[in-house]
Amino acid sequence: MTLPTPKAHLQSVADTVAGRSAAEPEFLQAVREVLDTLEPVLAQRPEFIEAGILDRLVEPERQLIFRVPWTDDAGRVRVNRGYRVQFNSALGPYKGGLRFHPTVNLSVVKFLGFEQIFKNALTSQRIGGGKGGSDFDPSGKSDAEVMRFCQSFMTELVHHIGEHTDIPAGDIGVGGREIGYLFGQYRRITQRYEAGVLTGKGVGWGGAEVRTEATGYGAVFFAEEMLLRAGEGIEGRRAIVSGSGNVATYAIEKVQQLGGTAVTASDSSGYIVDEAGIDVELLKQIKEVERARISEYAERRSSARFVSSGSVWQVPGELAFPCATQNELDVDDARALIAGGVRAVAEGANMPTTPEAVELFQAAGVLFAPGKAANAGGVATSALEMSQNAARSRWDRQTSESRLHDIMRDVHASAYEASVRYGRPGDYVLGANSAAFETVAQAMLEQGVI
Ligand code: NDP
Ligand code: 2IT
Repeated sequence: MTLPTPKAHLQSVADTVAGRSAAEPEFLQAVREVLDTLEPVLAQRPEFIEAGILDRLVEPERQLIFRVPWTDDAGRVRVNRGYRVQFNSALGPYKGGLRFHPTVNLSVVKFLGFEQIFKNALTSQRIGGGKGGSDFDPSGKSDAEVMRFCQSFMTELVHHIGEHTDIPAGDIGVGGREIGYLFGQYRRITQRYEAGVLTGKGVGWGGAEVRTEATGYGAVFFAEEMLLRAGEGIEGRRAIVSGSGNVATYAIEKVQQLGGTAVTASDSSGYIVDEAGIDVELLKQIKEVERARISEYAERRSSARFVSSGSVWQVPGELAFPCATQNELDVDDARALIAGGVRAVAEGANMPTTPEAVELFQAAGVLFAPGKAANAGGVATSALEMSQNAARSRWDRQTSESRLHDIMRDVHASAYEASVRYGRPGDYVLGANSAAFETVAQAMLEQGVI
């Protein structure tokens, strides 16, 4: 059998996916972004072509779509759609979050599940990749409605998850409250206290210290590693952050702890600019406790203003952390950031930067960290939570944060070293994709055609 060249092979995989998933734009975007960087790896490892690794990797092992009926406070029956895509388990049980947001569809869940395979490989924690969620919109719902929805969602999901098979966690719209309701229903149906079946639990009943903070903290640690390599740091620098949820809040907190100043936060209604630096306690009060809109922040703090139109990326800063959602930072935003003197961009969200914007940053010499590396701290700490659950142990905050920090240093080192090995030092997109792909591909190769 003559093998196709790496280029021809990548094209054929891309064509197959495009043909099969024509109606899944986010998934196609995530796949293309990976395939575009793998030619140098395949040139050195033709056995990956021969074993059809990529042909298999782009097809989920299993996809579940189910009905989620629930009753609202007015007594009306509502129906949402639930998803769980179990993408790849070569390295360990499927692991990845659940997203509750009206924009959730199969394309979104597949893009997130696909990225999760590579991200999880980079953490070296022996976890496979999966993702799930629903088009349920928790905003404006009462606690009781959210609880009934979560109970119904789990009543189906219970058949497909387990501490050795698939371990969900949070993502957009799913935080500690939702994980609590989901766990309660799992425990009730199974009559088992299987703590390791979900991560992001309350710290009083099996949750890991610092899991809440881990994704945001980790993204800042990753940015710090990129800057340190270049002989620079976070201290004294001004940061632009989008979002005001779990990831954004703790990215802001860590930037300030390291001596930088984060001056923005946003939600789907607009953004705030606070030249005095974001007051993290006020932000938490408004977003975590009151679940109110970001404009409320400007109402309560005189140094801040609320902007309801345009993009947060028009605000100049040296560091940028997109922490809201996919494709939130486009070419115009990248141009504005570059003109404003941005030095480093680290993706706290999954795929927030469009491919054209990534190219612009790289061409301008901006240090750019893709989400699958920069935001790996969340899932890595989830894996640490699973270890603690299995050992019936509990680490203190200091130990937990220092493990997270070590993991982010290692993720940075793997991505950087791969970028050097494959001829583009400092290209963290190529580095993260290649390092992760090598790990997953090798495991798939050794486990045979399954
Ligand atoms: P949250 O639900 O806590 O916060 C999401 C934030 O993003 C909110 O401020 C929300 O504003 C904003 N947002 C969400 N969707 C949109 C949209 N379509 N348009 C504009 N703004 C939007 O989610 P997280 O902070 O957990 O997640 C943020 C990102 O980080 C996501 O990409 C997620 O996949 C990624 N991520 C999360 C991890 C985690 O551990 N939680 C781990 C790794 C990555 P509003 O309230 O107005 O909708
Ligand atoms: O995108 C992500 O990595 C997450 N939402 C966290 C997944 C997890 O299992 O902790």
